Amino acid sequence: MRITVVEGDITEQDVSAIVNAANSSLMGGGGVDGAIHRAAGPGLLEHCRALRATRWPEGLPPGRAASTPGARLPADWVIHTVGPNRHADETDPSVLVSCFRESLLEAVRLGADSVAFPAIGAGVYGWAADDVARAARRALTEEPTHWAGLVEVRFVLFSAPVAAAFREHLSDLCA
Ligand code: AR6
Repeated sequence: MRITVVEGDITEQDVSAIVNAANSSLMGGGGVDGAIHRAAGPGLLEHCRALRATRWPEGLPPGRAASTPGARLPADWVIHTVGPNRHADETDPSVLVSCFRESLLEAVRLGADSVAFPAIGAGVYGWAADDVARAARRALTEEPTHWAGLVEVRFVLFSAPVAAAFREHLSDLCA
């Protein structure tokens, strides 16, 4: 499995699945969530409403992941996950690790061969890029045997400093 770090816009990635840093409502928001919903079009919100109507009537809890089709995105799937919100005293980094782990497991379950991640939690939810990169690393290295079928895990970071933090923490794992 190849692990890559790039600076860019996750909505433009030509991968099987992209991960969305959503909130529990799954009804959209700002940041990368807003960008993904804008690029995907209203079909994505309909898919999210269906998730709320079926599997997650109370909303998606922090640390969990759930997928929908990608609507108009280049990616086939969107895997929605909810980071812990530091501003709401959700300060346990293991929940952030769980976001990455559960999203990777969902990608495998979908049969995705490539998945792109943003820096979950590093915006509105107030985590330092270093903490997010460390969480991604822990998820990738704790249970490597689970990622069968995944050819590429790509971290797509929106700014140079966040990309630098991911390179620092993941460079020895990168192709
Ligand atoms: N591509 C890649 N990364 C992006 C993009 C993009 N198009 N746009 C922003 N980022 P955030 P969170 C980066 O705030 O901290 C939403 O309102 C951004 O620069 O999107 O988990 C949700 O609905 C940052 O590094 O997610 C929730 O309410 C990273 O994505 C809440 O924000 C994550 O920032 C979730 O907050």
